[in-house]
Amino acid sequence: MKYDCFALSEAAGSRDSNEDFVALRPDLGIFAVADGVGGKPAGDQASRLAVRSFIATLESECESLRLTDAALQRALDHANSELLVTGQNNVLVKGLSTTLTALVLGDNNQAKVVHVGDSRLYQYSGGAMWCLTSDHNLAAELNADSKDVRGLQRWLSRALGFGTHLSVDIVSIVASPGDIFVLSTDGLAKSMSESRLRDFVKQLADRPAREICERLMLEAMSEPLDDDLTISVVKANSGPLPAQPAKEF
Ligand SMILES: [Mn+2]
Repeated sequence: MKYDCFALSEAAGSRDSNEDFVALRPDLGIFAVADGVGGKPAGDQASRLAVRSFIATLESECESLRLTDAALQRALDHANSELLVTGQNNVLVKGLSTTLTALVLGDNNQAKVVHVGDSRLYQYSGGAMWCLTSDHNLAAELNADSKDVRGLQRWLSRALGFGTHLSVDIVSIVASPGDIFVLSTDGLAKSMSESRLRDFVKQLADRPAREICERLMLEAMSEPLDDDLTISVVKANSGPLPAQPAKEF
């Protein structure tokens, strides 16, 4: 399958570094976002290290293995131990941790969602849109949504780099030609409701990934960002597309 993909990442106004990291690998069918935790320099190093390590491990697998739960788990375990080791060996970046949400697309419409933390992955298909991930934060774990506990959203319950025991969601999905995937760090959910996001994508569904992504970012930035925001749009197409280069930032 060919993919049309694009991503944008904006740092929140007051900070001069962006702790989010995004990678687009249309050559491998792997698309990932990560939101580093803990301020700089730990946050931006954690997200970059985790995404690169995760992709490098999967890249070393043969194509048919890449979509197995075991291979995905191995790649995550490896990224997790790299964070732990790097964090232990450098006092400047002690406690490296990050969210990681990835879409891994394969042949025959098969795909996997890999997720830990509070970044999100949405799937748009045939006019409907749903979120494929659940937030791993204290508010969600406690099933709390009322105003008094909303502050708990800030606290991740699961992330890469939290410890040697890693609990990650790995889910199999069907990705049909024409489906649109939106990967984002938590800033998008803060600025746009799920129904607004769906209406937006629906309206732009026949536009290139780049245009959808740019319009979403503009919309999200109509209010000043209080957190780094990364948005990645992946369109699974059946038709021929010019080859798109790998990208990360
Ligand atoms: Mn964030």
